[in-house]
Amino acid sequence: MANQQATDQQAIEDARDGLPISPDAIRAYFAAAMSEMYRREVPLYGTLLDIVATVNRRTLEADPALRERIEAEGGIERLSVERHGAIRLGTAEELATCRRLFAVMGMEPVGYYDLSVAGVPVHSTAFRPVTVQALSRCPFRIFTSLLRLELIEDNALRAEAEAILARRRIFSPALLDLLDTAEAGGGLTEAQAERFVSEALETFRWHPDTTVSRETYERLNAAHRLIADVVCFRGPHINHLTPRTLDIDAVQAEMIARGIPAKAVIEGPPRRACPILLRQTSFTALEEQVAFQAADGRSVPGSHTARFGEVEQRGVALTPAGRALYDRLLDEARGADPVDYAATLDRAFAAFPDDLETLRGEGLAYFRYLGRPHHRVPHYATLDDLVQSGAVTAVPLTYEDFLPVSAAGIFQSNLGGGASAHYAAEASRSAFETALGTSVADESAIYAAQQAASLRTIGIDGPG
Ligand code: OOG
Ligand code: NI
Repeated sequence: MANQQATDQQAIEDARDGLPISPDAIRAYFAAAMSEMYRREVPLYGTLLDIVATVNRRTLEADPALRERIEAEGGIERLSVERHGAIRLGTAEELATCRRLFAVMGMEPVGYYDLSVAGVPVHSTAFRPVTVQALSRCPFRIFTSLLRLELIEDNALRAEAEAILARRRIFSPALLDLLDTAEAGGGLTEAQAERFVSEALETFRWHPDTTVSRETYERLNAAHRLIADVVCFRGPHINHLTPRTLDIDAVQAEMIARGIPAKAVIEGPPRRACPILLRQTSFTALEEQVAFQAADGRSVPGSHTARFGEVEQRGVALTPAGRALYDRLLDEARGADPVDYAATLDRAFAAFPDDLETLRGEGLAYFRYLGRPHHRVPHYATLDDLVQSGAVTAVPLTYEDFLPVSAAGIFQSNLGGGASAHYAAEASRSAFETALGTSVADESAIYAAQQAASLRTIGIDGPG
């Protein structure tokens, strides 16, 4: 009864503060709270943020054209809070609930990434905002992986892992109630959103107490380190939060100068005059103290490495033709003798045009077209005429997604040696979508639609 009264009182208070706030506002608040939490938990993350802030300021000072582009997508304010994070889930139900949770914050599943080809037993999507406006408010993304237990060959071990996962509850009852509320009422009020974010932080924070014995942990760890990381803990701890830099080579050099254990190779394309897609590097951050369960109800100390640091540089989004060329050149470089991988990569990518007009003219990259108000142009002018005359500016669309080969490299670098397994499995997009409860959006369709919409605003019904 007292409980009912408390609930009613809460409902009255919530109603008093009114209307639902926007999903963008909840996402921005969540992103800031996650960053605060991670900074407290992983001090090197704070150091990385300082390095990135300095590098970004210097890069913008030296490059007015870049400054203009960054202004167009939300400016230094957006850039300085821009992050992506990553979590790894254990069950279909956890994934389906995460979809609901991220939907409250305006984040939708985009893309399917199969990591099993790279020896990592997961498949993934990225929850992110999809409209230009939402991206400019707060582009927070979460790379979300689902463990593929079907890839464990040992039947007994697989059954054991399934049973352990089936027992855990990673969402608090209050969070689940708020999800129902948001779905039924078209959103959350400010007070509800605050509660929602603090309950969500509980799901993604680090829990040092494992749910298993040391012996179970070790058996799962031997099957694959990632399996232990997902199965043995009370929740899907956020395993990194990544700031966006405008010069990843400068950040990498500074990390090395400071003795931060950076990954040897930057993933993705090489350095270019016109950055394309996504370049990423990471560093191992922490060996965590954990507590294993012991039969007598006490705990046994041990350690586990899960959380790390990462930095990214984003370039222009590529069309399917551009992406096919990227994939081919990357393959070529990776297949070659890796004595000097950086030089090999540079050589391979000499075949990729490196100026915006050629990328545009050859249909390799996506752009947003902005009309200049005082330019009058004849109605028969082509898009190229308009761009060349200066009546229309073509602004490259930033790549907002991830790259499977790069993601595999990031996973590997933080799982330590011996983490690569060979799986005969195929990608299983439909199984992933069944678990998710919906299909994932096609990233290129999103960029193509943004490009087409910008063309319509200047009066061109382009093919998009
Ligand atoms: C995710 C690794 C992939 C990225 O940015 O591509 C990744 C993980 O380790 O859970 O973070
Ligand atoms: Ni990442």
